[in-house]
Amino acid sequence: MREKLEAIKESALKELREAESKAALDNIRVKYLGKKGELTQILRGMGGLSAEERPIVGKVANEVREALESFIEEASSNIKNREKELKLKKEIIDISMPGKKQVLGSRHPLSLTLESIQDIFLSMGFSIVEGPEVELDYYNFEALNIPKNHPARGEQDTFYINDNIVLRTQTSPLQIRTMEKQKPPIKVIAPGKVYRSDAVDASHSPIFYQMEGLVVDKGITFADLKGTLDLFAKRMFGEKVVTKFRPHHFPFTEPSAEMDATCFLCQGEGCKLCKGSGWIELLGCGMVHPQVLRNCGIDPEIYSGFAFGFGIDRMVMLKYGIDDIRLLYESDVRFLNQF
Ligand code: 2NL
Repeated sequence: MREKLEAIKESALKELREAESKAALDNIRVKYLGKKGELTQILRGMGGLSAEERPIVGKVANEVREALESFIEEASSNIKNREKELKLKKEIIDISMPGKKQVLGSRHPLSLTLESIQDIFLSMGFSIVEGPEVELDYYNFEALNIPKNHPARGEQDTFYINDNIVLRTQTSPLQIRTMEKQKPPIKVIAPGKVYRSDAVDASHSPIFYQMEGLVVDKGITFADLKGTLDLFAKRMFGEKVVTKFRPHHFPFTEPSAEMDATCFLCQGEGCKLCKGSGWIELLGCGMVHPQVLRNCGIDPEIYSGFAFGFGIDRMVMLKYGIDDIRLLYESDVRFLNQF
């Protein structure tokens, strides 16, 4: 009997040393100590032993049970520790690794320039108006005195949605809408995206940004136009800038002019930027055509006004010395990060 108990102990210990998981341990526990376990069977069978044998076998059986229990306990804590170690090893965090660098964007040069232009006009008392980029032909052309046969209305120049609807080619429609809604005095700037059916090259983009301005009130003269736009040029490009106005033609203004400023790079001496002339063309302007005022329900016998328009892209390019408009639309961060 004693040998049988020792054999059970040896084989249980051997199995315990080889056990690698909690499940294996449980199986061993059931196999030896469970209700139908090998050791339990022996303890149960002790009734058939003689009075001398019983206490001796009982003592040995209890020793074997205690030994098995304590070995199982030990093996189970070993397994737990090993599992914990493995888990920690898998979840290791190297706190000496450098963190992920957060890449911060920068303002787009078009936004920066648009904002500084807006600030200049806001400080002179202008308000900002905005509106649809998809416009009725009426607001984009007809109301602005641009007749049906005008080349600007050709499909080579304008994106047509249908016979009646276009992508706006200028922001003037915003000002027509303003004059329809609001009686003078009117003093607004209209910035925004405009569209022309142009092939892309260094100086053309089918989408670009424009800003127009409009002042309508009693007694507005060409002197108001000159004073306002001269101040704008000085605030934008420096106090030393001198402006001049050349006669021009637009269907929606009469008289019309283009304003040049002395080159802010060479102070009018002549350089690469101004192509040796000393002057840089900045914008188009004029007194609002009486027919345009009439189209909006404003009596040109009582009111007069001036208007102007320029490309914001062109201002950006002049201000930062950029020679290719495509850079403003290609979203190359190597270019954009410089601003
Ligand atoms: C240019 C010239 C100009 C206007 C835009 C305008 C608007 C209304 C009435 C009269 Cl509602 N005129 N706008 C006037 C003169 C010139 O733009 O070269 N733009 C890029």
